[in-house]
Amino acid sequence: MPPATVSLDADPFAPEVLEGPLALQARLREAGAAVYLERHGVYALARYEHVHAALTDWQSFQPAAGVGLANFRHEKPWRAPSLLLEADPPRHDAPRAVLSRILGPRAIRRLRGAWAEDARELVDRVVRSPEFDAVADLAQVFPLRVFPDAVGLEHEGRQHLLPYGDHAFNAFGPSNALVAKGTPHVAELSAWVGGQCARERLAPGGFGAAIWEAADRGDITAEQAPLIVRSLLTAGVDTTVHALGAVLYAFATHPDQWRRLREDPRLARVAFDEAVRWESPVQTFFRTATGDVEIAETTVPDGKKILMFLGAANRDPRHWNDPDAFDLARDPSGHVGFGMGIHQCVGQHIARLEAESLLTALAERVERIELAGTPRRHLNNTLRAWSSLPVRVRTG
Ligand code: HEM
Ligand code: OVM
Repeated sequence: MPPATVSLDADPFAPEVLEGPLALQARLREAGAAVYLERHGVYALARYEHVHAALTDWQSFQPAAGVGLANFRHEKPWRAPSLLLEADPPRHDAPRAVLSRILGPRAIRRLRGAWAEDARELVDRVVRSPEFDAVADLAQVFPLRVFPDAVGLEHEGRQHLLPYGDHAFNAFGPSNALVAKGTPHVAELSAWVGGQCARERLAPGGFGAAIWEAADRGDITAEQAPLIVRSLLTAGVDTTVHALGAVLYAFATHPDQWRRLREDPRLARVAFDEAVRWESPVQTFFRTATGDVEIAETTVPDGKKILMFLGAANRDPRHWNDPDAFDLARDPSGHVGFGMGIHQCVGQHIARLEAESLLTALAERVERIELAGTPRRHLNNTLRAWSSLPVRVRTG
């Protein structure tokens, strides 16, 4: 079946690989431009050049057949496909234009002052104790404090947000134990999320209400509006929690870089993008070949799934100098941690503003941050995440 030059029997979604994916990523980059993964019958791309090329060629590498392993040409998706992530032009165009405007840098400037204040308040309270868990006490608390309010969600049921997103990201992978763990809760979680997307549940002034106003103007239809709100609730919480976990872990293990940030807090934004490059909280996404697609010496047959390793591309030594170093002096732009091309993360300005708020507040109060125990990974088929990050801080 596979005419690929190289073929491997490794499973990128096995628990021990999710625990430490760097070795397999290096192996995939070395093995060739496109590597056939026998376990799943898919082609893997792990070099920067080819991941970037696939991300920017949506005509050949199609998202609309699903950006997970499931092929929507043959398999029924676990939920109605996203109008953003799992749609090709022209269907993608209007939802994308609406969200880009609502989540754009100009539109979210109004949140800046309040989020900075919220971050200061949170940090002041948390650092009263010299030891705490940077995931439970900061990386989870901060996004859950500011983002649902910005969307305009009611308070009741917000505890469903993280588990729903966690399952959605697991569902991009094969139906392994991680998916099975979430399946019994899907009905309840989906019912709650679906309910929150209705116009009357969304507070005036929030992103959710703004999506419905776009429907009133006719930019999108009233049928599209709830699914676009659903995209925010699916993609907007776990991603930022784990990206904040990544940057906090990076600083707790790189005291020299923390000193740099303290000296110049304007580095907060570049530090965050460097952490998104270095840890790649979203590790992988799939595409589907439309027609026989050439990747270097390999022909991927029509309808085959292609697994893009964003994390591997972000550490490809063919593209990055000293890729394994977390270094604020580097220019991380061009990393594919937010994707690239027409589906590039529409929420990236929100994520950066959250990170800037939290890191600036921390840099004001914290002289030193270091690990105070063994960090623990949270396993997910798509996300690279920490469940626990014990730290010790010295304030001053
Ligand atoms: C798309 C990562 C935060 C909403 C994407 C993609 C990536 C990504 C890699 C591209 C997927 C693809 O090409 O198949 C991240 C990371 C985040 C983050 C690492 C945090 C650091 C957010 C936030 C929101 C959001 C805060 C919502 C406010 C979306 C949506 C899409 C998307 C709706 C689909 C866009 C489209 O298909 O046009 N994200 N994301 N993301 N992201 Fe994010
Ligand atoms: C969506 C979406 C977008 C990006 C990531 C994602 C679960 C979902 O539009 O629902 O992951």
